[in-house]
Amino acid sequence: NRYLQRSNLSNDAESIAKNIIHHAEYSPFFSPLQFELQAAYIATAQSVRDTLIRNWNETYRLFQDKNPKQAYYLSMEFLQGRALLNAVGNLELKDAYAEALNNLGYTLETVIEKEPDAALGNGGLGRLASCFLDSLATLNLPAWGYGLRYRYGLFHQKITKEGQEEVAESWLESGNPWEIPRLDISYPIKFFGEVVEGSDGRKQWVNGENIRAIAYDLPIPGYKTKNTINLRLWSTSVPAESFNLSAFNAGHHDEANQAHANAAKICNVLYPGDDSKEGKILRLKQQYTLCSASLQDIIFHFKERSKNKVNWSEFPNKVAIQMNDTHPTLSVPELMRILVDLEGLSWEEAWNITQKTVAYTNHTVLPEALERWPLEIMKKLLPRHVEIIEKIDEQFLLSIVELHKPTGFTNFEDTLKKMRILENVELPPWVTSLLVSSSESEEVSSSEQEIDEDATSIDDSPKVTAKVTKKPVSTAPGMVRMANLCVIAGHTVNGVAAIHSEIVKNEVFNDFYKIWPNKFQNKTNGVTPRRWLYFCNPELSKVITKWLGSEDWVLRTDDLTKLRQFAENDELQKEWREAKRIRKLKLAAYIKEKTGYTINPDALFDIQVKRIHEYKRQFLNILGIVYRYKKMKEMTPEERRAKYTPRVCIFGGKAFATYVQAKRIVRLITDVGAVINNDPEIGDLLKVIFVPDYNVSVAEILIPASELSEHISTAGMEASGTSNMKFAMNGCVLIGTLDGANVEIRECVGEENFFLFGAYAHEIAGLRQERREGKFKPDPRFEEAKAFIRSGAFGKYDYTELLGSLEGNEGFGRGDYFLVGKDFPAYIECQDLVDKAYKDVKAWTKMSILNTAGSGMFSSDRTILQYANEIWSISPLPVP
Ligand code: DL6
Repeated sequence: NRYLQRSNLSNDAESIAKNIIHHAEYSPFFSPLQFELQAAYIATAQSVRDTLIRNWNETYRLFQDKNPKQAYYLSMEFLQGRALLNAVGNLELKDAYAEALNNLGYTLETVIEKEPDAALGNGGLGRLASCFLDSLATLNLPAWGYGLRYRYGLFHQKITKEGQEEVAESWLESGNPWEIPRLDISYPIKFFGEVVEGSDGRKQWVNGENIRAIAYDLPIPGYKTKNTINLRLWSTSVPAESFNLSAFNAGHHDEANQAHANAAKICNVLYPGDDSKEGKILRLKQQYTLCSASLQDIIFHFKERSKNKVNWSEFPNKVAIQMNDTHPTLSVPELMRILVDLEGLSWEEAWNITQKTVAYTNHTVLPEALERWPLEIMKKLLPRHVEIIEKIDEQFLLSIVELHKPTGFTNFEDTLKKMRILENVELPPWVTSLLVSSSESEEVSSSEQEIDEDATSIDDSPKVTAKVTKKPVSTAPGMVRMANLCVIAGHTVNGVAAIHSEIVKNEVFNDFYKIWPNKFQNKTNGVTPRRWLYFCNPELSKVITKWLGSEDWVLRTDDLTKLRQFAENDELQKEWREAKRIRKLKLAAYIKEKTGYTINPDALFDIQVKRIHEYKRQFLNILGIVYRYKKMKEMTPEERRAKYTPRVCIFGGKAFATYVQAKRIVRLITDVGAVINNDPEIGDLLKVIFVPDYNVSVAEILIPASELSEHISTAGMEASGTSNMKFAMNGCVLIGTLDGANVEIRECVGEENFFLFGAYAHEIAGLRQERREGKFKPDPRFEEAKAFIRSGAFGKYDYTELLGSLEGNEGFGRGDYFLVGKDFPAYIECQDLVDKAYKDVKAWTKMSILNTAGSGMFSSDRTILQYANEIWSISPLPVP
């Protein structure tokens, strides 16, 4: 303790400057003789890390001592972005660090710029996980995150004349001063091999490929609290003895290094292409590594905190595991394997514990994104897990049969097949016999069935003494439906916005909802107001603080509603516009630097940033722009100025490397931009910008400068969206469909402050049906926009395939599945209303203020409190 007290760090600028210099000299990543910008960044980060580590240790010690129930958030993605500004902001050391760096000849702003984004995510799901960590720490909740430490993240996006080009993301190349390699913490991970029965009757998984998962820790500070939680990322390797020295010396260098290369590639990239069998194996290896290493670690902590008195029935009172989408589904069979095979619990005990421990968040209703893995591949890679999954499947069938006994089994087969975990796998004979009895003229009634209810194992399945007729065997390959496993195993299933949770209950998992209505919840997403308003938009934050009289809103975002009373106040309006303009100028400079285009800071900044996907309909946006441009060209300059408001239409987002149609959309946007931006007749009345390599730090520049943002997905397809929340917080008006969290945002900010258009979710199926029947008549303006592209107005690239997706009557990815043509007229008419509204400066500023004022409910603090109380049952434990 004496030494601990001595290690207290001083927070004044002078001591901080000394600490920075100390690190530059004694923990150098670079030559200690030079203190260049890069060295200044690393030394500053190391200095901040000292404080983080102190708080992180104290938090860890407290959790160890008090042994509260703790939540563990398992996610394949954490889109952390940069750490420096967030850390000094949360520690309330921003001014001190700024002064210290000034004394050393730098500014905090330029030093911050040297940090690469920790881009360990793809989009909203990963960023949500990172916002959650911030809120968990801020609310002093006992929780940890678990993920993978990808060497190259997703990819770095280059925009060339050909559209998007993917390059490996080099975020770790200059070292990562924020992470703490925990070479003392590693766990064995096995793949392939066989299952044998041990002398004690327990199953043993033997032989196969053996690697190790090694922990890298990232301290996550809360805002205005000492609580600093942990994000533990796993990296993969093999011990030195796996290096085949004799092969190496014999000149077989690749062979010598094979085991290491095989292990290392697991953590190379996020979402490696999985069209090939090898790709699928690699993804499953990633998922299993995350689940197995995290569970071994969680169990290690559970045992350690139980102080040699392990009582397994206490496990769910100490551990809550949240599966962020289906990627960590293997946690279920892995927990079962550990409990049954390694710890010797009975199946029933283990299943009871597992069910009380795990919960599942669904983030998508897109059928292709609900993971299904080929059974054959899984059997080879994870043979014991498949046995466990098969048994869970069979037990589930048994429980459903039990439930249905009173009503009989008529028309039951399809329901069973849809609900079970295994797809295209024959139903067990005891189930088939039941089905025969119901569908074939009640030859044997269900009451006559003799089911041995005590028999639970697969080999021992309940025997039914009824006539069995063999059904034709399906030739489709057997699959494991991960989402069904999650729903069956999880004690809670939640959607991420009100409308999405309704779709989850009433459509995607309706059969499950009917039997377990209490399992289903809604947890509308949220975003951290620290990163997404307070730190990234200091000018607007200052105005808010001035008018609210305190900074309390950063923790109590509901206070933002108090801005409503001043929404028409001239003085606030003026300050509001000035604050927004500063951010618009910064964005204009950024765009100039990154794209070479000059934009008018007084134009309306209209932004759509998100993953490029057909359902998100960047295509609708760019088609609207094409139409606008065509109309402008047909007008005199006076007519043009009278009708249109000067606009800068900004896009950003990555198209998945193998998603060809999405990449064509990127190409179209850049082609359209190249023509419009160089058209002297149009000047600054319209500009189209594609900001390359959209990531968290780019979002932090774009969102504060936004005035209109586009959330225009086909209704019912966007689970929630989270950028919509960030935009609203920053005083941006939204144009959007009634989809995802847009619905709640519109309610909170007021209908009149949201530009709504488009078909409703409940109409979509009918509209697709109409289309299939050939009844849809496209609007002539839509035809005109497409024809303009076809005419070659935007270059020679052949857009037939892309435009073709809007034609025909049927098919996913064809026949305008995403209803761009249907919503097009409403969209462009709504955009005309935007033009008119923007011309009225006062009315627009009022809308902007009311968006911020109504955004309080979208803080991730609110979301996390709901998870803590309603799913995890964890309570705050603040470090004194
Ligand atoms: O819940 C976070 C985020 C939602 O805001 C988005 O609406 C949703 O698309 C995203 N889901 C995913 C899952 N995979 N897919 N597709 O990224 O989650």
